[in-house]
Amino acid sequence: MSLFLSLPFGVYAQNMGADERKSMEKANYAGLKNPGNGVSAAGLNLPPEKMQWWEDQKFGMFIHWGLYAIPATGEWTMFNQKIPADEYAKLADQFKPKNFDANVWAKVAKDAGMKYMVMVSRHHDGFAMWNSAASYRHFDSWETAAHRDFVKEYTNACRKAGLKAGIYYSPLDWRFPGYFDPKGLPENAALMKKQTYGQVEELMKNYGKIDILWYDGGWLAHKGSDADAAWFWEPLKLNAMVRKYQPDIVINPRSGMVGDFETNEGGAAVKGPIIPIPWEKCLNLNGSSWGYNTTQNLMSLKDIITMLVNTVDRGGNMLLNIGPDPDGVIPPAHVARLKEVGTWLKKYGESIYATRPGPFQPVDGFYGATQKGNKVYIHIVKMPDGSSEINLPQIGKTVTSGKVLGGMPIKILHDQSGTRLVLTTDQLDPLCTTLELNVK
Ligand code: H79
Repeated sequence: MSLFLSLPFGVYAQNMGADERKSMEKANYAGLKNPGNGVSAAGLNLPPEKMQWWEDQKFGMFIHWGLYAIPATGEWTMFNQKIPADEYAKLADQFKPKNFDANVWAKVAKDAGMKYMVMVSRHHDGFAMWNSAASYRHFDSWETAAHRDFVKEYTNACRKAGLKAGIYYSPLDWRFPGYFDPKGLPENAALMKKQTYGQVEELMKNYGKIDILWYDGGWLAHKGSDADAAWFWEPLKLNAMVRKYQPDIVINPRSGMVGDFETNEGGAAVKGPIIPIPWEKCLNLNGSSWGYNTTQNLMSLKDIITMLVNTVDRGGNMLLNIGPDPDGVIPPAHVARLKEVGTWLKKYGESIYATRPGPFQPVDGFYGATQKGNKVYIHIVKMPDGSSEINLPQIGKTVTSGKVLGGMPIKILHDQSGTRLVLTTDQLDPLCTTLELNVK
């Protein structure tokens, strides 16, 4: 039985600027939240040529670690359990990790085949993981029991390991009543904004070259979109300051300003056509929460590989989150799972890193492709029952030969319906059959 597919060509136009992104049709890109939404100004977004390195990365490590690791019920604990700021602040007395070593995190990331990291420097609870003079009431890891600058240790470790360094920062801070009522309590809200500007400046100024700035929570009162709150946060002013220190930093879209890339958050499957702009899927290795959680919903290896190839075959990067425990240790079961991903990538990474999606559109639930030079790579996450053939759509090129990546040649037939790839059953890999085609 053969699987016949008549699909349009994959058109991959990556040279799109902020204005074009703004006018993109939302319906086309399921999973992206308000693509192109936000304020913009000439020169504040990176030109496509400065995004190429980022698009080459494909796989990164997201890290949520802070005081919320102690209750182990997720990073929204303070808000969800309505814990008053003064009481929540007591967690800082207990936060004194002995076994935290950023170099260990970096090694786990490298062994997983990840190329970049994004660490939460400060989540919505307001606790800064560095020596932050701008922190309201000195609520940071330097002035409290830990007496350490985790951002410094982290950025140093990234560089030592050859990983690109990203910083997550939440403009909002639940400790300020003004966040929940910016019009009624403008003075208090202004204090929060002052902290945001001061802290972003510290992060951009004091830690060397930062590759990615990942904002989150540029809302007001947990309502509306980031763009709706731009009147308050003034993201153009904020990011102009960022660019002064870090001209080439890649900025995500959650400050209220159009981003250099788009985001797709959460564990929902990646479907639909190739997304022809830079974008990133972020999700949790442990589905329970982003911050450390003793409840385990660990992704299977099959789910991780499927998510990765579905993302990369549609042009995205995947940022996979881990939540270290209060001591700074990544749970051993999570490390082991990431290592399995790294083993897969050692073998098949050629079909992932520095590729671009296409030359044909992916088929939801079955397969998709990437390309690089005169190679096309096909990721088959599932074959329809009984089938061992793929009938390729027209790709405007001739397939001259093909094989299982790192393995045996496959049979290639050219006939009136196009090109057929014929696999033997032992060439099918239940994890992800990965093919390498030579085209000209
Ligand atoms: O850090 C992790 C989460 O804690 C954080 N993003 C990841 C990376 C996150 N914060 N909030 N959310 C995810 C989703 C929250 C959505 C809502 Fe709302 C907040 C629903 C209601 C309040 C903002 C305002 C979005 C809709 C209205």
